[in-house]
Amino acid sequence: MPRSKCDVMSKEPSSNLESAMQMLIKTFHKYSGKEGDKYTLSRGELRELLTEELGNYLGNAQDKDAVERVMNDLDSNNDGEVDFTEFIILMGALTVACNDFFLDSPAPKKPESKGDAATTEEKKE
Ligand SMILES: [Ca+2]
Ligand SMILES: [Ca+2]
Repeated sequence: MPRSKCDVMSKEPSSNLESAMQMLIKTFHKYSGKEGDKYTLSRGELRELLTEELGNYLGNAQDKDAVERVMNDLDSNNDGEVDFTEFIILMGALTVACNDFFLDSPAPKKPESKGDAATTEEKKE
């Protein structure tokens, strides 16, 4: 593995956040190294990662179309593989989604509409 400027991998993590970063990197490479290019995820590797590691968040990862959609969304340079940068965008998006949920749950909903209020009803007086 090539050395990078960031030595987060060579030291014991001193915080949960550093551990989380290491886990992201390790998890990616655990799957990306299975076939083809070992630094990128093929469709099969992506499906495995989604199924094994993100089953709770992406319950429909077994669904081939769902994997295909995620793949198409993530593969911003259209090379048919998901590299680490593309993967981290997924993790960022999922984390934001979780954070939104976290923000939404205890407090009343903010008056923020995405134009489609079909599923969420706002109480008006
Ligand atoms: Ca691979
Ligand atoms: Ca790509």
